[in-house]
Amino acid sequence: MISARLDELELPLVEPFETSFGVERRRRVLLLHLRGARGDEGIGECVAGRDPLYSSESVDTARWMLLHYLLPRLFELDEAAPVAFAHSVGELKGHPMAKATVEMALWDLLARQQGRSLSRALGGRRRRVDVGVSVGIQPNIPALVRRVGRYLETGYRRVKLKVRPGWDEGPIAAVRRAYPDLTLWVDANQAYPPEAGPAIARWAERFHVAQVEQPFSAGRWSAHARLARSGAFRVCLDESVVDVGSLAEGIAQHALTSLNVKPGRVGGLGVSRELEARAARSGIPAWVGGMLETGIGRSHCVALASRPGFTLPADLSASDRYFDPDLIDPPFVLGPGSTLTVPDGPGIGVRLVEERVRRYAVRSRTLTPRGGGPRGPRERDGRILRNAP
Ligand code: OSB
Ligand code: MG
Repeated sequence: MISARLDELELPLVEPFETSFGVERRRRVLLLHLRGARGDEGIGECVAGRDPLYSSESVDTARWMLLHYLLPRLFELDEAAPVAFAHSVGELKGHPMAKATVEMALWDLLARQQGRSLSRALGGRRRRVDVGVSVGIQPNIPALVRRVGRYLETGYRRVKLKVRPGWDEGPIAAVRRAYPDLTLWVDANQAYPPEAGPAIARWAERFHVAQVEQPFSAGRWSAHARLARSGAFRVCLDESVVDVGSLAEGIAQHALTSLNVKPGRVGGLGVSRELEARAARSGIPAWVGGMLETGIGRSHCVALASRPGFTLPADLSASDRYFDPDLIDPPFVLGPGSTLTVPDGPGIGVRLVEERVRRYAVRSRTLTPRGGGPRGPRERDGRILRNAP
C-alpha cells in the first residue's frame, strides 16, 4: 500500500532570479514523499512557480491537482509503476508539473525497490554530467559582468544569460568583451515578437552567441524556423515542447536545432527519455534544463542528464548557486571541468535533511488510501477527498 505526504516549503534563493517574465526571490516548493508497502520511500519535487508565468501551472494549481486527481489515481494503481501512472493520468489534460511530481517520486521509489540508482534505472551511463549556469537579468551591465566573472571563477564554463527586449545587445556585448572565449547562450522565455528575428540574428552572430533559447511564443514555429535558418547559432526550444507531438511538429517545421528537456514541463522522466530519443533520431542535440530546483528535483534531473542523448551542458548548477543551505546533504558541488557527479546510491541517491524541511515548511498533509478500497484517499483529519471521476 502506497501512502503519501505532501509538504509545502518556502525557501529563500541566495539571490533574486529575474527573467523576462518576472523576479523570483523565494521558491515555493512542493515535496511529495511516497512510502511503499515495504517501507521504502520515494521523493518528488514540483517545479511549478508561485504564479503561472513560465507556463499555465502554479504551485496552487499543482497542489490542487495532486490532492484531487493525481494522488487518488496513484492510490488506485497502488504500485511503484511510473510508466503505468503516466499512462493512467494521460487522459487528464495539462498539468504536467503536477503529474511529474508523482511520476518522479515513483521513479525514485522503484529504483530504491530495485536497489539501484535512479541514473541506472533510467539507462544513464555517465558518472558526471556537464553543467553551466543560468544568469538572471541584473540591475545594470557592470553588475552582470561581475556576476558572470564570479561564476567563471567558481568554475562554470558555459553561461546562459536571460534576455528580453531592452536587455540584450548591450549586456551581451559587454559580457563578450570581458570574456572573449566564453561559451555564451541566451534565453528569452518567449519575450520577443516575431519581427525581432533579424535583430536577434544580428546580435547573436556579432557576439558569437552559440544558442538562442525560446525567443518567441510557444506556438510560433515558423518564426523560430526563420531564425534557425538565419545564422550560425542554434535555436533551442523550451516552452514550445510539451510532449512528443509538439517536438515532432517542431522538427517537421525545422523550428529547433537544440532541445531543452525539463521533466516538469513534459510530465515526467518517461516522456523526457522519449523526447531525448526523438531528438537524437533527428540529429538535434538535447540538454537538461532547470527550474531552480532544490537538491531533490536537481538529483532527478542529474540522473536524467546522465543518459547518452544529453550532449550539451545542463542548466543544473551546484546547490550553493540556489540555496544556502540546500535541503540535501551532502549538497551538489561543482566538480572539475564544470560538472556535477551523478549520485550512485539507491534511487536519487541524496539524503533529504528533515530538520531543514521542518524549518522551511509552511504546511504538510499526510494522505493514505482508504483501506485499499475504490473510493480513493482520505486526509489525516478525516475529510474525504473527492476521487477522480
Ligand atoms: O527558461 O530555463 C528557463 C528558471 C525558471 C523558469 C524557467 C527557466 C529557468 C532557468 C533556471 O533558466 C535554470 C536553473 O535552474 O539553473
Ligand atoms: Mg528556458
